[in-house]
Amino acid sequence: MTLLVAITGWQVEPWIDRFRRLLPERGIAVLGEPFDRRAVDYAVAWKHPPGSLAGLPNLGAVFSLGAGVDHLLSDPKLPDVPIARVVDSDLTNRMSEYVVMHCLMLLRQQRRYADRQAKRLWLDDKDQRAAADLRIGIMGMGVLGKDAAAKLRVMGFDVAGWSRSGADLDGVVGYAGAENLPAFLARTDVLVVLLPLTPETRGIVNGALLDGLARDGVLGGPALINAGRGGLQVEEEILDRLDRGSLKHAVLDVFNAEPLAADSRFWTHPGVTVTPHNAAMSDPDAIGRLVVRQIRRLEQGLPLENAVDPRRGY
Ligand code: NDP
Ligand code: OXD
Repeated sequence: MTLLVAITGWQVEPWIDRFRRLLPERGIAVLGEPFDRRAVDYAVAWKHPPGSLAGLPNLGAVFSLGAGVDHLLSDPKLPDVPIARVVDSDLTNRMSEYVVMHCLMLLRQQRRYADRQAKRLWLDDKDQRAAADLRIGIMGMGVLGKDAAAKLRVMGFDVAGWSRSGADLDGVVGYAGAENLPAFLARTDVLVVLLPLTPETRGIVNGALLDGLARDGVLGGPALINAGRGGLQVEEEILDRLDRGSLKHAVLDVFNAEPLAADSRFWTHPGVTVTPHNAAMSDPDAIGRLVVRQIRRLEQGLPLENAVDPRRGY
């Protein structure tokens, strides 16, 4: 009975340490070191090298160490076993903090005051609007989108959501599917993207979509916050709209190529805020406990929670 830890791009030691402590009865194997492939019955993965989960004859399930599973489903040699993803209040809270903080930064024009502070400039400025004046639109109303929407509502923002199914939430109007996307965009000042990356959503945040956002909002132009995946965005078109001033600001946590290249224009563009794909990091303590709960459930013959539908892609 061995759990295989298959991680790239993150520090692997904290995960090995947590799983050793939480699963003392199990062997913990690490990709890149020798291990008995027949002994592996579960794997935890984040951006594993494609093909590296193949040839594990007793593998029973794979646990994504993140909420997204595009890193798994893009592997053509992914074994045909159940896949579970992260749904956990620790990660959800972190994402909502990120979204609420950046919506407040935009509403309260915090970058403008930071800039003035650097110049020791005190101007008589009463140009502040109420949260209810700012229309936030969330693309992707799943676990993360719903929680962010509820917390933005608590702050008083005017919130709508867009998803495949388009369910309304308390105080949040839901828009469903491609046919209702234009109406959703037309009422949105700040677009928050919390979609999964699938064949359907790749490149969805493009110039044409940004051109559909509201132009009559209190910020004097629309803004974008993408904490979903880099593959959702067409980066040249975002830069083009920022250059033209038709997009006022972009807060980007995710990029097509990560880490973001040192010569990327996103680093220095005055209309861009870059964060290093840590809007909602997976905490080894919280997510380690989640995985172990799932393993215990399987051992008791209970079904896996938060199972992914590979055909749907999320
Ligand atoms: P969920 O699976 O719970 O929600 C996905 C949402 O996207 C659902 O509302 C779904 O619609 C909607 N959706 C999917 N495909 C489409 C489509 N083609 N058209 C319209 N709506 C669609 O995911 P989570 O909320 O848990 O996570 C969302 C994503 O956030 C992750 O996949 C990951 O990429 C990203 N993420 C980023 C992090 C970061 O640190 N930057 C951290 C964690 C996650 P419906 O409800 O109808 O099914
Ligand atoms: C995730 C992420 O999917 O951190 O959880 O990106």
